[in-house]
Amino acid sequence: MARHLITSALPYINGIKHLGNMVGSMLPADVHARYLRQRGHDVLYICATDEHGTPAELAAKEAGLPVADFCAQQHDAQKAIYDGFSLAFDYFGRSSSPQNVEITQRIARSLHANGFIEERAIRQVYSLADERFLPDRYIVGTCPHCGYDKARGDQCENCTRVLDPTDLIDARSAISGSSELEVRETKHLFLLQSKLAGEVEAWIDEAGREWPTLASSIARKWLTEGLQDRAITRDLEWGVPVPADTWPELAADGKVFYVWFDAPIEYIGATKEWADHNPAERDWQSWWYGADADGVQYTQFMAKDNVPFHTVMFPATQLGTREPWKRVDYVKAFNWLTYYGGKFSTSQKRGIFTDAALELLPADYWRYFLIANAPESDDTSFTWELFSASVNKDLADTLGNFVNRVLSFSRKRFGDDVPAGAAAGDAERRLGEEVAGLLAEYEQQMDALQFRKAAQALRALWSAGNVYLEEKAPWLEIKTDPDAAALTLRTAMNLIHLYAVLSEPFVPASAKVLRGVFDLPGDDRSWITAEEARALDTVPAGTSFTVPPVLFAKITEEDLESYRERFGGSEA
Ligand code: B3M
Ligand code: ZN
Repeated sequence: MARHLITSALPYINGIKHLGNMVGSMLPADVHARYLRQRGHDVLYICATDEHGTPAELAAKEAGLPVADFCAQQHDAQKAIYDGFSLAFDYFGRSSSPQNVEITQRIARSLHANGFIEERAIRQVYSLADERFLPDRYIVGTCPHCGYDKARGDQCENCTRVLDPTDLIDARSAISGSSELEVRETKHLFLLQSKLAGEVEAWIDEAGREWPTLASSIARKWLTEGLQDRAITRDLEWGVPVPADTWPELAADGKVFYVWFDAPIEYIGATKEWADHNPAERDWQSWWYGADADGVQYTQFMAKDNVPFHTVMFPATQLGTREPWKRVDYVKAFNWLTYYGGKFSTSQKRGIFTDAALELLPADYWRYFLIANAPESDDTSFTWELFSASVNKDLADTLGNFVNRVLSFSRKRFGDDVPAGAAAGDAERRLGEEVAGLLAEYEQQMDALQFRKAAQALRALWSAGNVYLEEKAPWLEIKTDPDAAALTLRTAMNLIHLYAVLSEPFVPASAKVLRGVFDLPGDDRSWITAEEARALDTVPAGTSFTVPPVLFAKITEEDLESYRERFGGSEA
């Protein structure tokens, strides 16, 4: 079976993420990883916190903590939430790990040896009051384009234009607020991306052919606009230090690599963290380096704003080393999840953060809703109405209610074991054909990473059970023909077992409960074959079962009212 390397964009360390971050990277990656594991593939799913850069330093300052302590704390806080969402990473690392420092420095040395890194003197803003250079977000001021007065040195949040700190009007330090700033000359390392542009383009022509348009079109647009040389160092205390053996002067100056230089390298770094923690496992290089990694299928998950870094800049970095680093095979990119059509906003307390979501309802509700409505071809607008409709209809009515109806009724009439009843007839054969067809559709969409369509197929499988049950009406059959009723219930229970197996990527906790319904000690199947789907006989008559508590509670009008109130109105 193939080996699959899966990474999702590294969540930034500066705070708890919202549901938009979750649906655009980690959650679909987890669904994909779970699916491939269930199909018997060798999977390595890697993620980490992205811990360097000015936002981390500023957030630490705001929290009144040394940045190392702040990051350690936030890493644990984020990890706990992702556990709560049942994200089954093989490893969730930290970009500040020694492993990442080592690999980032090694890659920088190779780029230097090949003539792709150059030292250049640039003019940068220096704060007299703070006695330091002010990179990126350390400077705020008025945007020269739109007049917004809290624009940051790297970008204006209001008009989204990318800025250079020296563009800002009335610039001041974000640390002290001081406007005693001057422009001084200082040296930085530049990655000569312009020299690599041709190679990157050739690579995208080849590798990008299979990518979804959202990813390939962004990559191409970036290339057409021209690959500029980029400063890859900053004046910060916290970051991967420039290696002193290669650049003694800059190292003595305390320069560190720019966060976007070391963040993608952490995909490799975290793989080494994983290997260091699991000595019995395969070597990290076999996933990333040389001929051993040739058979690896590497898939990345991210929101669309991260695409340029992953499809152009990181590949340029890798290519420039002239070393056989594994490059991405497939880029799954997502549009935005909005809150009633507007942006999620931390400052305005609008939208839903991952910690709050888990306090409200179990992870499976969110997982199902988010993946079934993933912003694949377009943005998705989160509304409480859409969310509750989807939970109530699909999870509570279609799946949950089916399970409880079937099991309770059977127990009442036939006791604690799956009844035998009559042999399968026409209705069962038709059902089996339908289920096998839907299973094939589900597999096809999951293989293609088409999550909304996969959810549709899964939902159709759940519905097929309901339709069958309504048609056969065992509560009527029981009056005239108990054997017929028993057949219906046994068939329906086989569907429950099939749902338990097939729903796991979407709703792993509920799937586990369903799996535990039947006492099938030898049952170690991780997937359902087409023949099993057709025959619907994986749970034989005589198997003892239990009736689980209600799987999904319905969201009531009162719930809705309180959610709307707590999470901000619909006025976007
Ligand atoms: N941390 C994404 C972000 O915070 C950024 C991703 C890095 S992936 C290598 O928007
Ligand atoms: Zn602006």
